[in-house]
Amino acid sequence: MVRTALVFVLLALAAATAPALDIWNRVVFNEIYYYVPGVDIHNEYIELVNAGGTVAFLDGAVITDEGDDGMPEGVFRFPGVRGGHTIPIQPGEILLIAVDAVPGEIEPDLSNADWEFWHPADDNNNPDVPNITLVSGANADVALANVGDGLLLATGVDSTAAIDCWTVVDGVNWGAVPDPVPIAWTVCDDPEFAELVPQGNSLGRCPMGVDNNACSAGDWFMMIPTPGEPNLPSFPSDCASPVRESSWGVIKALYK
Ligand SMILES: [Ca+2]
Ligand SMILES: [Ca+2]
Ligand SMILES: [Ca+2]
Ligand SMILES: [Ca+2]
Repeated sequence: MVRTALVFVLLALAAATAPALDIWNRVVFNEIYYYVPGVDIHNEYIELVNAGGTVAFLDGAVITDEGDDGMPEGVFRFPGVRGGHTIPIQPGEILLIAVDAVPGEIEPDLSNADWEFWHPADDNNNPDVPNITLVSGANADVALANVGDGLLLATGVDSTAAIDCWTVVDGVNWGAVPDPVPIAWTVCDDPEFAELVPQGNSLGRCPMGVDNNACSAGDWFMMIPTPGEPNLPSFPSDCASPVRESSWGVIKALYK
């Protein structure tokens, strides 16, 4: 009896002290720039942020671009396998994931993105930026529809459409897509969607990383695009926390 109790104590201590290694730690979508002026698709990007207090690892995780029917149009996978420790995301770290990590002449410049989505049969490939590669579905690269679309982040235990809800970590939908998106509903427990933002603006969590398990207004607000940087609300009063002072220079720069 004493020995059994001791085992439980030791197990409890091990659980309490073991490093948390899983993306369930609170890695969430942070910003979605889906409606880009000019050449749209190649310049879209998303961000993930680790809103938890410990390092998490994205090995083998998947991101899906959903269709209007709730089925992923494409499932894109980080390298490695779930449980691996090669792709860390530190507490507070923002990962910039470009649809295409294209250099320069068109804004935003995503050539320094941390990752890019890559479709082996139909895509640009910046060799200096690692790829999140298509593993199932879709005959083209990620394309985020301006009239409404959705994204899921999942562990990668399941990587074929439709992604098993139990593997989903986070989801976001925007716009009144024609059909319900049942997978995301299950994830978010929220039948509404984030409102559409005007061209040239992005959707972002506000405050950054805060996840109320809502796909819509509870979490997502209109942002001035800040690829790879902390989010910058278009209307600072939307946010519960004050906007950083340094943000003002960015706002002014937009109107100079
Ligand atoms: Ca778009
Ligand atoms: Ca791409
Ligand atoms: Ca690449
Ligand atoms: Ca940002």
